[in-house]
Parts: sequence; C-alpha cells; structure tokens
Amino acid sequence: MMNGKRNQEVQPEEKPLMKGTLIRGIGSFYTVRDRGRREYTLRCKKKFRRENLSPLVGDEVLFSPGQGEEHGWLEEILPRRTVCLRPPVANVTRLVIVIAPVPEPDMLLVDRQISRAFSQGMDVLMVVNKCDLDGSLADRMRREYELTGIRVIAASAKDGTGIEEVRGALAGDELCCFTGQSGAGKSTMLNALLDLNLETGNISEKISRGKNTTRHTELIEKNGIRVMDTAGFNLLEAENDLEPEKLRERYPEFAPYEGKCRFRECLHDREPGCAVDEAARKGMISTGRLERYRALLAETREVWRERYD
Ligand SMILES: Nc1nc2c(ncn2[C@@H]2O[C@H](COP(=O)(O)OP(=O)(O)OP(=O)(O)O)[C@@H](O)[C@H]2O)c(=O)[nH]1
Ligand SMILES: [Mg+2]
Ligand SMILES: [Zn+2]
Repeated sequence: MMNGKRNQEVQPEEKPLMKGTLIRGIGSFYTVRDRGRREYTLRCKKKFRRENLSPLVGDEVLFSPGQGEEHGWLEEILPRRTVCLRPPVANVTRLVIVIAPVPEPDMLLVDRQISRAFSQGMDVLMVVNKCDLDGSLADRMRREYELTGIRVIAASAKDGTGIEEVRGALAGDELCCFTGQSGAGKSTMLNALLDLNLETGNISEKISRGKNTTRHTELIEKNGIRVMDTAGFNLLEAENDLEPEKLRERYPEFAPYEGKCRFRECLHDREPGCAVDEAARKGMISTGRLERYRALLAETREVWRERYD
C-alpha cells in the first residue's frame, strides 16, 4: 500500500479510469453505471466531437468520475459488438420487436429491422402484445416467421398472457432491446415484466397511433435481465451501404433454395425459373415476406444506383 501523502499527490488525470455501461443519455449528459451499480453523470471529452463519435446507450465506456456534485468525463468508448442507429443503441444481442393489433403493424418496417439485426448477427424475438384485443395476429405472425428462426410470443401486458414466457426469453447473457411502433406497448410490457414504473401513453383515438410517450432510451438491469426501453418510431430510412445482392442473405427462409434458381445470380425478383418464387407459390415460404423483400430490394437498388451513378 502507498502511504496517504503519496496518494494525495496523484493528479486527477493520472487516476486509473473506471469502467461502466452507458444506461441513459439526455442532452449532453450521460449516465453510466459501474459494476457495483453506482451511477455517474458524465459529459463527453472534446475529442468525441472532433472524431464525430456519439456515445450510445449500451456502450461500454471508460470514464473519470466527478468530485462531489461535479460531473465526470466520458473518456473512451470500448469496441461495440453491434450498433443500431434507430433506435440508437449499442451492443444489443437480442432485438425484441413488439407489435400489436393496434396500432396496425407496419410489416415492412418490421422486416427492415429484422434485416438489419440479422446482418449484425443479432438474435430476434417477436412479441405480439395486446392479445386480449385480438389473438389471431400472433398466429399469423407465427406462420409468417416460422422459417426465419424468429420466435414469436403471444402476450398481453394487460391480462398477463405470455409474460412469463417473455421473461424467460430475456434472461441469460443477452443485452435485449425493446423496439417497435409507438403505442405497441413496449413500456407497459416492461412494467409488467420487471415491476417498473415507466411512463406509458394512450393511443390516439382519431389516428390509432401512439403518442411517442417514451422519449429516451433507458437500459434497465433488474432480476438478472438487461433490457432497453426505447422510443417508438414509424419510419426507418434505407441503408445506404447495402449491396442489393447481399439483401437475400438476410432471409434464412431463402437459404434452402439458394443455387436452385435458373440463373445463378437470381435475386428472387420475378426472374424466370426462380426457386424462391416457386416455393412461395407452393406455400412453402411466406408470400408476404417475399413481397416485402422485393420492396426492400427495389429500394436498395435505387439507393445503390444513386450512390454509384
Ligand atoms: N388492451 C391492451 N392495451 C395495452 C396492452 N399493453 C399496452 N397497452 C396500452 O397501449 C398503450 C400504449 O402503451 P405504451 O406502453 O405507452 O406503448 P409504447 O410502445 O411504450 O409507446 P412509445 O413509448 O410511444 O413508443 C397504453 O394505453 C397501454 O395501456 C395490452 O396488452 N392490452
Ligand atoms: Mg414507451
Ligand atoms: Zn431466385
């Protein structure tokens, strides 16, 4: 042990940095939690702006804590396992897509999120909430996503259906992230799952849409579960660095047919002799998924063309 006098001579910047997880960011203030569950308020060092680096909820960071009431400094972001821009989160390993009969789900938006999650090796879970209103949506989703490896859980935050099952699916060594349209019931579901008090909002009667109640991402750690509540959104921009030929690789249900189309470079976009198209016509794979794949493919090609023309 060093003696007390020697310790006092150590300058703050020479102190070893602490390590923690970013659990919230509001304005230019970030909250980081260390392994002992202590929370620290931090601001970014100037180099973050210079290097165009934005800390994200879920980031593992190095920081120097502030003294007393003073905020500390976020010094470094450790390498990320995964990164999403919408919702803006890092290191998520299991994306939990929440949909409900109301507001009516936008399945193209859902498939966009799945495509991005799969491209990063994330695991995807679909929770069909509000089963108390209509139980048929979950059955439909099960059929549509059967061959994707995505587990579909029918649930109701209101009457408790499926809550235990969702809880089981979140447990383990995963960093989970709830995402989905505003009003689908993400915060209500998390309240039911983990006995929390997150703010929830009504669905607008007139337009059957959520009211964007959750404004900021929050990483919750409770009962061995690590999960983020995020703000709902209704729009996801096209990816601008995706090669059109790569999109099909994000569809696990196409895999058994790859290489079996008439043309070797077949993109499964109505080319003659397409094995994927035939499988859909025979009811072996979901036509809805294939149609939406084609919509995303058209968009991907458009973006790619604009980029290279
Ligand atoms: N009937 C029914 N209503 C539910 C259920 N779960 C949530 N709701 C209602 O749906 C509305 C929206 O719930 P929120 O939890 O705020 O939705 P959210 O997905 O967090 O929305 P944002 O934070 O805006 O993204 C509220 O009025 C909830 O009471 C459910 O299982 N059944
Ligand atoms: Mg919410
Ligand atoms: Zn094909």
